[in-house]
Amino acid sequence: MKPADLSKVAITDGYWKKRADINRTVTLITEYNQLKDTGRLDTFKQLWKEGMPNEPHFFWDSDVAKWIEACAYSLVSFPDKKTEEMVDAVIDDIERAQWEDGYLNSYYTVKDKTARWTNLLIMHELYCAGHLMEAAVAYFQATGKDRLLNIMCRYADHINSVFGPEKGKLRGYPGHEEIELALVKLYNATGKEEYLRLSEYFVTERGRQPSYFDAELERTPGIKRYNRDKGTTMPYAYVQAHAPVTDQETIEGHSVRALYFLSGVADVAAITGRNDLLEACEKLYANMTQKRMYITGGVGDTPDIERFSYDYNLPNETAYAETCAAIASVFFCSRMLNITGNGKYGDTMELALHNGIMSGISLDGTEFFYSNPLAVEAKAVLEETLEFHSHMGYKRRKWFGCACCPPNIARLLSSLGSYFYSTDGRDIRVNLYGSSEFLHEGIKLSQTTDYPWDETVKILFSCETPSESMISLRIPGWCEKHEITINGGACAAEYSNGFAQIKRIWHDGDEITLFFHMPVVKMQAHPNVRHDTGKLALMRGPVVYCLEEEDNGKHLAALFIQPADNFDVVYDNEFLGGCAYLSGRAFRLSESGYEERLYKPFSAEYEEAGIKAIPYAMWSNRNPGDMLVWINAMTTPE
Ligand code: FUB
Ligand code: ZN
Repeated sequence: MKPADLSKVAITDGYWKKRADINRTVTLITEYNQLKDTGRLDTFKQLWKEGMPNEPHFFWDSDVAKWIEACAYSLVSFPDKKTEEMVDAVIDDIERAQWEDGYLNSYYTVKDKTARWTNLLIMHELYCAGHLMEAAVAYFQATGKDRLLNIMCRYADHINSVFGPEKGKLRGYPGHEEIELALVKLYNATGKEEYLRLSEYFVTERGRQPSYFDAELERTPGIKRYNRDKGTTMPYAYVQAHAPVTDQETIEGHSVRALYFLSGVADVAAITGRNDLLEACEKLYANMTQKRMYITGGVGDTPDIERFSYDYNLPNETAYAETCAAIASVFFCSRMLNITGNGKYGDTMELALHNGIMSGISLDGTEFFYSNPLAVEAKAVLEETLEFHSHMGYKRRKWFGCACCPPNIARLLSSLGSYFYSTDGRDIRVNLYGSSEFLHEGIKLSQTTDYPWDETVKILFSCETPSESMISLRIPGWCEKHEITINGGACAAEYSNGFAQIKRIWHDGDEITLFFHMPVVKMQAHPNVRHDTGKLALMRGPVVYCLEEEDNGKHLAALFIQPADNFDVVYDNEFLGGCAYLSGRAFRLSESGYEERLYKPFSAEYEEAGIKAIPYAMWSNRNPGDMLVWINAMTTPE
């Protein structure tokens, strides 16, 4: 199926409307100011000289590109002259920074004109190109203006003349994937077959032997590699180049890279019909979701090179779970959902959206998490580590030295509508729930719901003439019991791949009512996840809950919950932007009997305590402090 055309979807109310509105009215301008103040925008003006402040970084272009893309999606539904003028002014500078032969990279232009294309493993030229291509396509589709699109086609033509399997070209591929999926977008926008072929080349060349990265190091000894002291490079699995994707058994390496890559692989598979590539995507998705993903949908468990490490290694306090990686998972899963029609991809997408992504941005839209741990002891975090990557942060930051996440979340939030629905001819699939309207071939679907807080979703069907089509509704994997009625009566749905499919002649005013039973569920991790053994996490629907110091005091690890205990679900429109929190009881290990000792003979004694759990995505929006997702379970073995 095809993703919904963004111009045909409006997010009309509820949770997502609040978040998307703040993104449009606050985040976009906040990020513009950061891009300006940190020198990112000015780098394209090529005025920077050695010794000046704001020394350019080799992937700054991507931050600017993602912001342009975010503005473009926003302009689709909310035309705004001022935003367009700001973007056009940036495009003026980008245009001036393009070389005669089409090459375009502000870092190499101002830092070293002689070194381009010499260090693909590290230097991100193809990654930045990919982001600029995505921005160009989005801006063209939003405004009809093709200047950036033409700039990027010239650049793509240049790249196509430099890379490829043909004699005389470099047989290289990027050290950070992204261009694969971007070239497919450029192909879709322009119809130029060579962009699709180049993408397929990048996808299938990766990981072949002899390694291009070895050859590049031999050709230019001394180029920057991560492990410079030893003169060696990172293992190529870091960049998914240890084997061709079709031979990879597990999802490896840097998590954002891996998931951007798989998004591109899925795109190429979908268009070319290559089953080997699709099977690789399915296999690596299975490994990720069954063995390497946090309950929040976050991925990339290890701060050291921001990577997937090994099966069942999911530490909570040191979780990296970069916001960008959860976003990349949405990119990948939405593609797989459209290609295969399997609702499990929708489940993973929804999980990441409601948890590991939205934790990445403050409720007021001005501050961001880069990494998203599942447990925090605020005192253990050194202030100085907060300044840059803040991989153990407990306070969101206004910006980062490495600022990939803020504009990434902005572009996702301003394009959210396109993930809600998919189409195939007259058939429509509802992938995500949230108040919204979707126009398609003379049909209008209007969703009204307070999901994820409320269990009911109503979908009103409007059309001028009765219309036969299939409406498919995703029945989330977390949902054990649901009901569907049409106009208040029984509904004959067929179930397939996680969707309830209703095929009939629809009349104006027909209304589907979905009721998803949403009890509070105590989740348990696979016993091999040593970090979570003996613990439970609270979930309700797609929302993961956590405890915060603000509500529950310090030393959250001393709390135990009885799995059989019930929790009250309390919806509070004033609390944390309006959400449902959970209220119940726990048992706190008593501190008595220790006197002045750190240790004493074992005798677990507890004191009952009331606790309040809030949606994980909303933590650290009040007084930042300790936080915990996996809570001790008070069980007695049978
Ligand atoms: O390297 C470019 C981006 O910066 C990556 O995708 C993020 O993980 C961050 O390292
Ligand atoms: Zn990021």
